[in-house]
Amino acid sequence: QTFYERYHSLEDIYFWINRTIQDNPATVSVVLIGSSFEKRPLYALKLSMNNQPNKKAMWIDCGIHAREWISPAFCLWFVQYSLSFYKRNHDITTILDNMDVYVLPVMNPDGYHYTWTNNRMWRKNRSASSGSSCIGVDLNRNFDANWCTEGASNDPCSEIYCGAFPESEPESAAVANFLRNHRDSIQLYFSIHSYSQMLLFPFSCTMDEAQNHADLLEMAKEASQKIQRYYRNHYKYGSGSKTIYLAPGGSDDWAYNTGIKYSFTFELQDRGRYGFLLPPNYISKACNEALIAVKTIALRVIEKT
Ligand code: 0X9
Ligand code: ZN
Repeated sequence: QTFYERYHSLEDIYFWINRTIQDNPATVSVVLIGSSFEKRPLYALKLSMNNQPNKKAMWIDCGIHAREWISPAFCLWFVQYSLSFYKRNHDITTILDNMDVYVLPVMNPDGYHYTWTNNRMWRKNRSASSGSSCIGVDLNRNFDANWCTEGASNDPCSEIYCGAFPESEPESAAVANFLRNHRDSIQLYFSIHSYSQMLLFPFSCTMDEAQNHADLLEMAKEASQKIQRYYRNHYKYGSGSKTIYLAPGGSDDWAYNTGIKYSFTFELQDRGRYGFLLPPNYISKACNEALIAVKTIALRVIEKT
């Protein structure tokens, strides 16, 4: 098993970030986008080939939900794959020649750390709320997209607690601020979750169809078909509200509404056998499936713009 076929503690991931920028000074830089409730840094990596300024860009975040360990594993996998296969694989070369890629490996470091030390099934961040002893906000209910309507809860003890107000949490505010500041360049947004094997796109916060629904559906369908063909695994696809459930305040819907018209949430393996406890020997296949989906969609976006 290689480094990328194992799960890593938060400390290991911070070391990995450091090593990755040191080993690739010409192509990888680090952006400190903010810090968590417990004051851990939120580092995003920027992959930028050929020294070309003002390129279009895509964003990938992982680890919004603490217990979904395959998600940070994918972000590391994606960076490693990009750096190893640039100029060796046609698709990733086309993508990196046309786009800068921002990768946030762990959006919820406090929660992720907590799943390693205290409670493997923790989902939310670790912020305290006034007037309740319950801890944590669901960061994927804390964005300003029909915030805290049906599909979220205003109870601090709930697993889908929306927080005191939109972007009340430093982690969601950091991502929202970064995307707002880069919305002219960022064309494509991915948020990586698990489990259930789905490729989702807006909207999740309403039953309404997105204005470019047909495009999004076509892209998700093609990505799902590629996964089926190459890895013999089934991924459902469709708008979030019609494919899983109504869930407002998500990062994908917010990114879409802010002008990033290609916005996706992936739910990686599996379909419930192991759930969040996906064994490490499944990491490579799960990540390769997600990778082919990212590539397929990114290439379509490049063609269209
Ligand atoms: O409920 C969620 O936040 C995601 N599913 S998970 O099991 N990983 O928690 C789905 C997110 C879909 N997008 C939005 N709800 N905006
Ligand atoms: Zn999730």
